[in-house]
Amino acid sequence: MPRVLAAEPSPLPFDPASTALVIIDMQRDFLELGGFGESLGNDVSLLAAAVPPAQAVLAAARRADLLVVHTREGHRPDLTDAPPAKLARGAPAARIGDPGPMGRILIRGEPGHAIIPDLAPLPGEPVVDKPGKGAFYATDLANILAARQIATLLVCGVTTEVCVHTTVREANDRGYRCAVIGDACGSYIPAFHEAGLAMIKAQGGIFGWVTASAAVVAALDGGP
Ligand code: TIU
Repeated sequence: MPRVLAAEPSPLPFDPASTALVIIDMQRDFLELGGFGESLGNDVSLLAAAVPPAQAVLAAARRADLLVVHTREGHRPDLTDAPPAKLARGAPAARIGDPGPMGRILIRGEPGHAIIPDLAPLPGEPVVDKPGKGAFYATDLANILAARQIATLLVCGVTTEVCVHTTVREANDRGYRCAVIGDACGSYIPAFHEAGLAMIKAQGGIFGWVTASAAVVAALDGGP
């Protein structure tokens, strides 16, 4: 049954049957000390505020039987899928693949690569491993969404202006309606979080819609 999500720049009608919740990269490597995020010089505590809102929308999505997709950024242990330009960029305290307190940084299968326990996937919820920032690049996300005839994406996670934004831009070009759940996103750079959300909804919703976790929960729990 169609519902309406309170959002900016306009309310977004959606059908839960063709809507997916996509949770981007809520991994220990980004949210906890000793991971990739901290190796880049960031204050990882800035991402913690996004966790309770993300938990709320995840619980509501499960109650409403939405397709829930989790993503993880990371690379093969032999780094064959890691572009040299990504490996060499900047002057991080530790590079991708280097050992850290949560195992090798941003490497699939290591403790730091895991999704944080508060948002752990349930069996049956697809987990998409991605080598890049966007969740469509070099993954089977498009196939997963097409198989369920998904038209609308509710997107949250970290970081707002990096992997969330890249994914929403990719999805927008592929024809999906995207609603970014602002308080369930986080960035190491608060000004970029705000600007990233503003960019989504500017110009009549050039990339999509911006909403809030309470609005998503209300729309999903509220019934038709
Ligand atoms: N550095 C940063 O803000 N983000 C990333 O490197 N990846 C994601 O956003 N997941």
